Amino acid sequence: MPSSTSRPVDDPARPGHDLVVVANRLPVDSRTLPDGATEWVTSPGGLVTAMESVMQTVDSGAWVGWAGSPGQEPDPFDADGMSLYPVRLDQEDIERYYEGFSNATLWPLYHDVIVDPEFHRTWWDSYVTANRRFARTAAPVANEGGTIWVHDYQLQLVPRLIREERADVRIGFFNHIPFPSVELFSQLPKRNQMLRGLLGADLIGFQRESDTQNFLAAVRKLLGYHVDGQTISVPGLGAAPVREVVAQTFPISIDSSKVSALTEDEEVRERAEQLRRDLGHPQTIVLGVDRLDYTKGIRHRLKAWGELLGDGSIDPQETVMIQVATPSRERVEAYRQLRDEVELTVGRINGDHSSIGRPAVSYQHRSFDRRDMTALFMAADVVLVTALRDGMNLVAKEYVASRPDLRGVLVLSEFAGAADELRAAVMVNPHDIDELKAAILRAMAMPVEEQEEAMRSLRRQVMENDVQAWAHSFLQRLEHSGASVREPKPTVRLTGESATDPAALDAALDTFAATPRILIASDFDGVLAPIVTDRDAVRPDPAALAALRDLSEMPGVATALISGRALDDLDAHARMPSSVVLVGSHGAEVGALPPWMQAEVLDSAALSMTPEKDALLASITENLRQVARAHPGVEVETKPSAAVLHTRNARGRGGHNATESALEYAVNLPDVTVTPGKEVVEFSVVHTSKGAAIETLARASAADAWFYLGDDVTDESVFGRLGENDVGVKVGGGDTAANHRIAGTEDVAAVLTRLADLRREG
Ligand code: ADQ
Repeated sequence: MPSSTSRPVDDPARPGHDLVVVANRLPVDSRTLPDGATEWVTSPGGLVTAMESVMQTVDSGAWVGWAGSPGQEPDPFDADGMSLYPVRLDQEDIERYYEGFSNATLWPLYHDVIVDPEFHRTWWDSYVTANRRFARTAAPVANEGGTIWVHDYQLQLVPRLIREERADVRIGFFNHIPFPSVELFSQLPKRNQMLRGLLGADLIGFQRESDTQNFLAAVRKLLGYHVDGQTISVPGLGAAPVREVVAQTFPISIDSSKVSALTEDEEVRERAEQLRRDLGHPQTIVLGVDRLDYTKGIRHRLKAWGELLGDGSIDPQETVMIQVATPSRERVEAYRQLRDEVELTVGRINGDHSSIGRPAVSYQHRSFDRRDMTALFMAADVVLVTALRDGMNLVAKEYVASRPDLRGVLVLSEFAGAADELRAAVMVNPHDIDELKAAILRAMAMPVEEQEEAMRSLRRQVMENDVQAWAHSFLQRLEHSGASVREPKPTVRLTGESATDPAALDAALDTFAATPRILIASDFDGVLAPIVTDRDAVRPDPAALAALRDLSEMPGVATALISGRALDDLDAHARMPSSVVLVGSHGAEVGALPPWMQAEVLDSAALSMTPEKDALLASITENLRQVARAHPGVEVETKPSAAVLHTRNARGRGGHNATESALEYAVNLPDVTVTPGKEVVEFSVVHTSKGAAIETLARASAADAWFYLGDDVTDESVFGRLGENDVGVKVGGGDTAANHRIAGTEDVAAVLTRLADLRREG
């Protein structure tokens, strides 16, 4: 981009823009000249290469990004028909947000942990602050109803931050690098904040289908949101609408015809020929072009090359390798190490195999302009793309676009996104050095007809699917997904009696979440899991469990499940981490407590069986078994301090009759607590209730207020104890003392997730 076209934007009342691109870097970098003046030069990297040509086709476009130098940002200015809005990054932001969290945490994690990601909380804080700054610069720049397109892993929180300020704009996000599997992504501290940040967008684009699927799996598993195909329902509560967010695959490309046209340029052709002459007319030129990055597999390539020279498979008198390695992230330790290793290896190979005037590896640690780059591609008989992991890899496509003569062979790693499209390349697993060596030899020896056939197929792909087509399909999809904000889906539905509206529940949750010390507890069957005929086949909702798990890890929050099930049984089905307290048998059995809870408060309420109680329980159990034998389908469950009659599977009036008989018998029993529930009656020889349990837990956790979700009559003992600051939510129909109600288990996850969000944000 020529520097001379820039001029300051000095009109504060200037109109906004229809399309605003937000990326970490502006397409130009500022450089201060010796005389103090500022010079602008094109900034490096795949994103700028791709988006620059797209922006030149847009009438009212703006680009928000960092200008490449620390300190005070320059004023906004126009260049090449685009308005540029610089964002300030000072030295500490560069170290923590950019070199730290972006390039030493996210980059390695998203690239299959080729090097170990580092996690530091100060880096995260700086990532949040910097993302805020980008969002604050971008939000006011877009026209009413305009489009904001956010790019790449450095800015994953920006979509949500903009959404909070601008409900009217369409927001797209494109991830240029891979999105890792959920197992890897789960390592990321703040992973849920990252997902929520992205979900502020209407459309989230990825390079490969596997990236899209990984993202959807993460949203499903970690946030528990409903995913239908590519569409995610991002829940809100109360008056907030449910937003539909689409995740889709859009493989990026290059300005193919522009690159191809450069090959017609006489001067570029001459440069390509000069290159071959300068290298002493080798028979074969093999080329690698990469940012000097450990993801690009440069070490593997050099190893294979060194071995091929060493074992005599390649004659250094006839063959030259050119390795262009653009300087990159030179202050990040892993990159410094990589540079040392690469340069050491190149030195060794050249020491062993070069002759005067004929290097075995011509190593270029610098930038080339587009014309020189095209000349290099035109001169190369083989191009090696051996990335260990790469979002797309534009170099592969640039090589293909530079070969209208249909000559040349592309060796392509199956771990580069381009491998999904460029099927006619020589595919390779770069981790397998033997396979890589064989692929290089095969490429060097490929007959001309075979080269032409492969290149024709590759060119069809690259020339038809250029970067303009990519941008067009993304923006069109975004335009259609912009209408995705719907009226509240019945995330929280009301069913009548004593119900409050969702807004009231939302407000109650808001206040509750802001209370310093809270206890959040829930029944299990009929709340976290739908009621099923076979009690052992119960399947809790993973989203609800995930939200509860999230809550259990937050400071000032105690969490518990309080169930009629025996403790072991509850434990086996809920599979909660130890941070969630399990209470079984309606409060008679209490599981392990987190160390910070006051165990002594609970001790007095814990299960205390005596020989008399044992005998009483045995006789109750025997009686219930007799009742069950008389009524097919009726079952008896035994617990440490109770026996339970289950009538859910009884036929006809069998359940009713069995319950009648059991209750009639119980009337005459001393010291037995009879608790009828949904198609179940419990006979307990210990005097407890869920209500007593919640009180005890609230005391043990020193909670200022508690929250409880329950569906059964047994939960009414909890709701009956609601204090002024407590929140009770009845799940489903029926009389209740609870102060709020939701329709059924399908809404529970939304409530718990909302609570987790509110608490986290608070
Ligand atoms: P990068 O990791 O930067 O991009 P890549 O896709 O190969 O990787 O793009 C590099 C670009 O820089 C190419 O256009 C290349 O020609 C150019 N380049 C490389 N070395 C150069 C040099 N010495 N001089 C001049 N130009 C040079 C990220 C992701 C990729 C994804 C792109 C686009 O990591 O996977 O393909 O974004 O989405």
